[in-house]
Amino acid sequence: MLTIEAFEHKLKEKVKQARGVDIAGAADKDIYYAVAAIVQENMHENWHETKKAYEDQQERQVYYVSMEFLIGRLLESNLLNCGLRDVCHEALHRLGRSPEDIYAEEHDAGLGNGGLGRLAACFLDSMASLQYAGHGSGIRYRYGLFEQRIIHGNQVELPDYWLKETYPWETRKADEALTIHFGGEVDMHTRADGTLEFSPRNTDEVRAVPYDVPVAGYDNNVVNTLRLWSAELPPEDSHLLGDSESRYYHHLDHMHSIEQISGFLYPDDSNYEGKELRLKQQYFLVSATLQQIIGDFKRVHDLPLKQMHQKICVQINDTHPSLAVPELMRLLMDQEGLNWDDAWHVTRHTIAYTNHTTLSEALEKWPVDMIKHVLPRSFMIINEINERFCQGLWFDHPELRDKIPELAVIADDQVHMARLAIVGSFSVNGVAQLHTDILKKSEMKDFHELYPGKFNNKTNGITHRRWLLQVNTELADTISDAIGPQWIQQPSKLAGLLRYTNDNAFLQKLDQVKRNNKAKMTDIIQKQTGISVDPDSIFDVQIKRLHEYKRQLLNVFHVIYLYNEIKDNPAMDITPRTFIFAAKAAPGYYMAKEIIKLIHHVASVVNHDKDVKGRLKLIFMENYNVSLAESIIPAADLSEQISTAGKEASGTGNMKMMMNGALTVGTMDGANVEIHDLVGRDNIFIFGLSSSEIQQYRDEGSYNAKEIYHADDRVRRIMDQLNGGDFGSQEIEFKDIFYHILSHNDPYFVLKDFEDYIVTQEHVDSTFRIREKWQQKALVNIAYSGKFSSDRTIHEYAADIWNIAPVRFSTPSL
Ligand code: 26V
Repeated sequence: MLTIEAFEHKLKEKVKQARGVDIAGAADKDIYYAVAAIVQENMHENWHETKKAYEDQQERQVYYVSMEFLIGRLLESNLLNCGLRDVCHEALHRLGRSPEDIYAEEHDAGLGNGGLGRLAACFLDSMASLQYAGHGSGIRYRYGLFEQRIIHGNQVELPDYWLKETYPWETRKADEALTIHFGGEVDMHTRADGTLEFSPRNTDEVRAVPYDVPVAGYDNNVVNTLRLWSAELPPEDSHLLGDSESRYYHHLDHMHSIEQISGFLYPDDSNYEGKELRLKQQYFLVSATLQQIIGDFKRVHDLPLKQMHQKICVQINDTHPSLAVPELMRLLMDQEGLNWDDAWHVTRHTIAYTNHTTLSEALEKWPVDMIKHVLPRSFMIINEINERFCQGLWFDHPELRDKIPELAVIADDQVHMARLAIVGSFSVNGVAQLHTDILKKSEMKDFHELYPGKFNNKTNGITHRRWLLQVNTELADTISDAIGPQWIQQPSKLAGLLRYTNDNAFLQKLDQVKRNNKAKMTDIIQKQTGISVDPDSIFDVQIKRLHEYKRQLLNVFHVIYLYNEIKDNPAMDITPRTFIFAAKAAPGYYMAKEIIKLIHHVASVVNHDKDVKGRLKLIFMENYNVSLAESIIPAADLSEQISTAGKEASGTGNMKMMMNGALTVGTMDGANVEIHDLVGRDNIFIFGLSSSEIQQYRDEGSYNAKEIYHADDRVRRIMDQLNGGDFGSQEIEFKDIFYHILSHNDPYFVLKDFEDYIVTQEHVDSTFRIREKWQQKALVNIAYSGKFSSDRTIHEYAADIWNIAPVRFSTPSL
């Protein structure tokens, strides 16, 4: 382990080497690269040893395959996990540099949209920290999720060219590049033994080059790998001259388009669009990953490929990598010579699928013609899977004959990726209990009856190392002072805090920590928005992607309601509140963008109205990303988790804020249900319709939004304000929101849940005034948040799906 002096010495040396300057003359960026190099060096040997240990032990390996890994910044988390954070901070302080400024030099790796991508990043941290042989496989997009700017209240998107400067964590492994084939035709020959041989012809080739990013476990010397694939030109192109003019031009076109495959991350996480480039990205990821897995399996194990599933498990993150099913079949049959039955056995025992949404508009369906054209051999295999599956239904399940069109992998000239993933895997899991129940009881009911043992729940989690230990050091220290540091290794030990429930001194300490975090946030808000907020007000936080189902609109209605109340009665007694929003809208999502515009417009009215006297402030923080979340979450008092019940599969921001001592105001949706069940009804503010009530309204068609509009004066007043009233003017108006709600009968039940939300928020207001009572509830939330560590989640995946145990290392350094 490096001493402070040694660290300081190395740092000076690195800066000198790289920049030729003394540390005093070095820019923060130079120091960032120097610290990163020290950490990288520190991990290097352990990385090598970890790989060697996995190979020597020949245990089962897990590959977490995901189109998204929202890893954010890595310097501080790597320092933390390697046990170097304190040493580094001390060394930097001695040199008169601020660690925060150094960390801020790192560009966020925004290779994900939101919850699904961040979950993958938390899982990597937990797999390494728990010593599981688990690796990530994803795409090295040259452009991450767009950067959001707000101009006159409107979102505009800028490209996120995060690789502009050297990314110090990646290592290019050109010698491990693989070739991926697209398009072309498939030739069929009958072999002497009567079996069929398939060989591709006239395909377009793309080189998949891996870039490896180390994933350090916490205090255990394990370093796993996140492998990100980059699409490049094949080294030499023998086909370029082609045998005809048309092939020649075809190849030129292809050469121009290759690098687009890992060009950018698709930014729409709600609305599936059948874009050919996205299909190519998915196949590129899946084919590269599986080719590598098979290659490694053959190199490491002395076993026939028929037994591959004993050593390999592939967890697919949503259906995005579900082409893994036909691709594994193809590789096993066409390249490795297995017959259909053996290949199918291996495939169905290797792949496991996680579902992350029941929103029908997000379900992936690819047009048959597109798959046929881009991936002709995959299509043949999907077709065969479908034929066999449907025949099985027809003969073995006559009771399901009528349902074949709803179950078939290919229907209406489309390939239904969720069905392919269910049929081709051994495990299908939802991400919170309620979500899994909905899958089993409604969305995937027939499949659940067909394969009863296949469906299971794995409630999401977050890494408590990043989301508490790293981002809220003062709270982490306070906890350790009270109950010892064991919670860091075993987060369920946070429950030990419960014995402080009636300890006033401790509750005051919690209050002080929160106050300090809010003071820091106040400065950040001032700097970024120019608005001053009251650090003693309730910090009421809703930070997540902008979606109608997440109901940011309900939150805005609450702000407008309070504003109206103050205007009617300026002397009213109200606990001051700061409403903090941060959210990116998908670039083509009109309503989401209107809601962002509305938030800004309401802010411009409320924040400047003299009658309000600063009691309400509305803040929208631009460009929500992992780093912004890290500064907002420790400062949150109230966590807004107000989705229409049944729509949010789990949510993970709810867990992060709970762990940082925020109280939740939420519906009985996703993991809120489990938070409620743990902390009890007195320590959470639950409101609104349940998912079954919503379902009933939908089934019966018995909800009438217009009735509420006419009956509830408060609702009508707000709606009319949008429709050309106080919140509309010549230049700006929100009629579309007004008409959208009323003409579609308020599909997300905003008006229906309004009353209960307002009453519940009044309860929040009065509870917040009694500091000790509030902190007591905060403490209960922190104490029970251990369940939501992704360590718990990963242990469950390992035990119930992956069938792997933590790896024990014999090497002395490990
Ligand atoms: C869908 C699509 C479809 C079109 C192309 C781009 C794209 C990108 C992502 C998605 C997936 C949306 C599903 C999703 O993000 N689900 C979220 O998963 C979280 C982790 O399980 C969970 O906490 C959230 O509740 C859930 O909304």
